[in-house]
Amino acid sequence: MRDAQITRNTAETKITVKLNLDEQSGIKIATGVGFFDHMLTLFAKHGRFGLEIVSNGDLNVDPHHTVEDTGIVLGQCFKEALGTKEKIERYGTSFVPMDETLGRVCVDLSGRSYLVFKAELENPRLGDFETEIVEDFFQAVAFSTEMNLHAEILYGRNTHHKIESLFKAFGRAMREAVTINPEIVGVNSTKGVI
Ligand SMILES: [Mn+2]
Repeated sequence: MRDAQITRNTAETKITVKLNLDEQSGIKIATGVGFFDHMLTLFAKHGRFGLEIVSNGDLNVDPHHTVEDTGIVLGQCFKEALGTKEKIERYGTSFVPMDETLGRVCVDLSGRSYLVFKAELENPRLGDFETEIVEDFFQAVAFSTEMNLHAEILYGRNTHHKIESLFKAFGRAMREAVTINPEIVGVNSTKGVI
């Protein structure tokens, strides 16, 4: 079973994430930030992951620490659940349209951390969620998973649609990348390690 449960407590946030790569064991997301809960729920549904998240952060400051630290712990769970990465596809690509918007996410579970993020999010705020922290979330999750993550909005107008297309595409790309392919011998790298 490829799963992980990690709790991370700091002075700013207390976060527990439970992730299952192989069973859709339920999706329960409670970060205290409504728009972020909506995005993480979409990510898990379209990635076909079991995912439970409880984040208690300093929302009296703003949602920044909560969103960023949730990304860190989610990435730690992916890294732990993937283990040796034997027989996984390693790469994943997904285009997701949402009405007028088209988003694309490409991932490589390479063991090296990198983020390329290209999206113009004109509306600075959706509810109590500051849209600039979408990039910080992807940065956090890419670095703690130790993955290469490219997220781009190719075109679109509505900021909610743009962010939603990225989270759905991220879920679908991760599903492809974590998929076990019995034809792959060992790990999918000529180096022998990822
Ligand atoms: Mn929506």
